[in-house]
Amino acid sequence: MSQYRTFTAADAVAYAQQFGGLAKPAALVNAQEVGDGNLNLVFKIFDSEGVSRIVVKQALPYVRCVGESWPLTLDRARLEAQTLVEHYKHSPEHTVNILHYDPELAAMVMEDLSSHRIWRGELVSGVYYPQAATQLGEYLARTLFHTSDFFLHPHDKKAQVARFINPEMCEITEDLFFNDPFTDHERNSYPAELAERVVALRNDDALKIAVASLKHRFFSSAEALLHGDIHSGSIFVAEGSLKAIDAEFGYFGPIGFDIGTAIGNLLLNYCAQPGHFGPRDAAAHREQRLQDIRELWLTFAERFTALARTKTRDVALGYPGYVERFLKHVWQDAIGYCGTELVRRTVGMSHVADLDTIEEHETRIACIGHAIELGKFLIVIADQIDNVDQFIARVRQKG
Ligand code: SR1
Ligand code: MG
Repeated sequence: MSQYRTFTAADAVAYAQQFGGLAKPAALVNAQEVGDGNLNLVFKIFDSEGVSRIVVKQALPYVRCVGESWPLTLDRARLEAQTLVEHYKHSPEHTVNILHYDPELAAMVMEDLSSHRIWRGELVSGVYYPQAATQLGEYLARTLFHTSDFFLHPHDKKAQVARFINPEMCEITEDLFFNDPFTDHERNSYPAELAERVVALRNDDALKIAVASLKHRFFSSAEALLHGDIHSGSIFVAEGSLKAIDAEFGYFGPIGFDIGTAIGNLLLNYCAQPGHFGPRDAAAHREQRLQDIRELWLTFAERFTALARTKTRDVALGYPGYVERFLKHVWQDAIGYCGTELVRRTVGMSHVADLDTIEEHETRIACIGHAIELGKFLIVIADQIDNVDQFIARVRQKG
């Protein structure tokens, strides 16, 4: 019988004392539940001095932001912990350290990152971390290369694909990214003023075929172990440091999905700028986001290529010129998935603070409208954009 029970703060303290690996576990005395995501409980565990020392995270058997009417697998805690453990092996500087996990309790203990802040909040406040985009590119290159067919033995790769089968979490993405925004679905949520543009998405054949193709690859392209939800709310930053967290959507999928999600969230912030700052600062922050995107992609591509040249184990995949061809395909996928992130975060169920916190109504509508149009545009023209400088030029072209 399952031992699962939902943790109270006292349970979380006891769990951290037992599994946190601290020299003096009795020093841990209380817990505060700080989860602000859509899915889980997150407890910070404090010592008697009031210092946060460790974090306990537990999956609930339902979607937290909706309630018990939307049940959700507890196995996501195992998948999250195992994805982060795997990514930590390849990129320890940029992955949160999981100290312990327990599939029965759907719980894990992880390092405390109180010295860091969630990147989305910092982007919304206009706080710039000049190294973050490079570090994110590095994280993506290292984790995705070392879990791909370039590096893994074919038997090991297939065993890993099986270990990371994640049907229920993938179904959320399949629905929220590729179905809901392009149909009249009750989960959708968008300002009434934009209804006409939203209806236009449902009637755009070229758009829907491009989205079908992206969804098809999300279903079937087991290229590498993805984070699966690498938006700016799944990333902690501090000066000179970046750490990925929250990998419960991890599975073997198309590499372009992780890259596109990351770029998409930088673009959502780009679109939101006029809602948070006056024209001069908004323009400067927009320029930073475009340079972040450039830096992210170039770092990813350069590092992935360098790893492929020195560490590819497969004879055919190691053939000179092949990695460049593969990255071309990853890039075009990334643009398409980036477009779907823009559309689903504005039309679909799950929105972002970048846009939601814009106080002035008219400006908020204009920024959301901009993100929808930009997302749609990128999905449709993805295969006409050959490199990141062309991408930036196209983004500027759309305002
Ligand atoms: C029902 S979960 C909604 C969204 O929250 C997560 O962070 C993922 O982005 C998911 O799509
Ligand atoms: Mg999350």
